Amino acid sequence: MPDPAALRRAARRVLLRNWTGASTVPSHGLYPHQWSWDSAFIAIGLRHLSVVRAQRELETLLAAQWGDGRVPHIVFNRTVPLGAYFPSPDFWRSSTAGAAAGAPADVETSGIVQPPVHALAAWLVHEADPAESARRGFLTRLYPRLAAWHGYLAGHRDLGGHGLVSMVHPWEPGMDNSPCWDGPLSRVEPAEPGSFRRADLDHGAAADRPTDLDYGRYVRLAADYRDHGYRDADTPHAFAVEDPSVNALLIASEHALAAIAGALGADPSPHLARAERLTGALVSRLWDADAGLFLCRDVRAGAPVRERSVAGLIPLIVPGLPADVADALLRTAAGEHFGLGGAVRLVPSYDLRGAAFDPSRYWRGPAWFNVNWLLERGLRQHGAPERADALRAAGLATAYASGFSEYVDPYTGQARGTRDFSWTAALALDLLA
Ligand code: 9YW
Repeated sequence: MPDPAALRRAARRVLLRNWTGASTVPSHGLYPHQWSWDSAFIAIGLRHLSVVRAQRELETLLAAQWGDGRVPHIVFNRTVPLGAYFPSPDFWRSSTAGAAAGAPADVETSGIVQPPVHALAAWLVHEADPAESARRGFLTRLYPRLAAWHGYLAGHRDLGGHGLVSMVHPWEPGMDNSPCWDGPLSRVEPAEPGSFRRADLDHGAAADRPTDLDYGRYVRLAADYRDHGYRDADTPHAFAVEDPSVNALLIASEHALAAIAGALGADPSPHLARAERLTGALVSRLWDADAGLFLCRDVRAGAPVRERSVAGLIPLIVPGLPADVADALLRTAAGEHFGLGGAVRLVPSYDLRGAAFDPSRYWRGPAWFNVNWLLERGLRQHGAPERADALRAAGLATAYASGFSEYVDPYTGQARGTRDFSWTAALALDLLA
C-alpha cells in the first residue's frame, strides 16, 4: 500500500493538470475533449478536492445535452486542433446533422452516448457537501436534465422492445473492442480504409489499441447514424446490443435519481418503479444461470452473446438484485474466468480463459480502474467486505505504481495505454477517502 499522502498528492496533480477550466480531459494527448462517463467518474473523485469543481464537471457536460435528452459521449473543446482526435467535430457535425434531434447549436458534440453514471455521480457529489450543493442549487438544476437523460435511454433506446436499453455503437458501452462485439460487428461493412485517419495511434501503441478493421466498422456505424440525423427511429442500427453493465448503471443511477428527487421534495416513486422494472428485465433477459453471469444480447440476431465480459459482473452494483443471482456473481468473480482474490491483481475486462483474451489489448483482457471501482462497490453492497477491502488495496497500489495508467495487465499490474489518466486518479482519490 503506497503512502496515502503521496498517493493523494500525485492523484491531485493529475486532476489539476487535466482540468481545462470547466471540465477535465481524460488525458491531454489521447483524449483532449470532455468524455461523458469519464466526467461522471472524475466528478466522484474531484468531490474530495473541490465540490464546486466536481459540480461544474457535471454541469458542463449536461449543458451540452440534446433536446431529445441524450447526453453526448464527447463534448468538443473548440480550442483543440481538429487533427488531435478522430472522429473530430467535422465528422459528427452535431449542430447541423443533429438539429432535428435537438443537438445544441453553440457547442459541437458526438452523436452517440456512453453509460449513464451521471445521476449516481451527482448524488455522490451532493452528499460530499449538501450545504454547498443547496447553496448553488446543484440538484435543482441537474435533476430535470438527468431525468430527461434517463427518459431518452428508456424510451428511444428500447430497441429490443423488452424494457432494456440498447447501445448502437461499440463506443457507447465504453468498452470499445470487447470480444462481445465481434459477432454483432462482423455484419457491419467497414468504411474504406483510406477514408479516415486514426489519431489514437499517434499516442498509443498499436498492439494495445483496437485494430484498423474495428475502426473501419466504428466509422461506418457512426456515419450511418449521422446520415439519419441521429434519429433513432429512422436509423437502421446495424449494431444493437443490450449490455448488462449499461443497464445496471442505469438502474443504480435511477436509484440515485430517486434519492435526488427525495432531497428536493419531489416524488421519488417513478424512479424507484423504473429501477424495479429495469431490474426485472435485466434478470429475465440477460441473466445466464449456467454461465453464472449476465450476458450481452445481440438484438439484431435475437440471441445472447456467449462471451464472458466483465460487463456481466457489473450488475453487482444494482441494489435489490435477487440473492441467488448476487451469490452466483460473487462466485464467478472469484472463479477461473476472472480470478478475483487469486490469479489476478485486478479484475480483467474479459474472461481469462476466453479464446480472445489478450492481457494488453484495451477491452479484451486488461484491467480498468473504473470497472474495478464499480466492482469494489458491488462487493461491499452484496456482503463481501473482505474481498472489497482487498480489491480496494490492490486498486490503490496499482493505480499509483502504474502512474495512473489508463489500464493495466491484469496479472502483473504493468501499465498499459496512456498515463496520468483522469478517472484512474479520481477513483484512487475516492477509494482513499
Ligand atoms: C476512444 C475516454 C474514452 C473512454 C472509453 C474508452 C476510450 C474512446 O476512451 O474510448 O477514442 O477509443 O474505451 O471507455 O470513455 O477515456
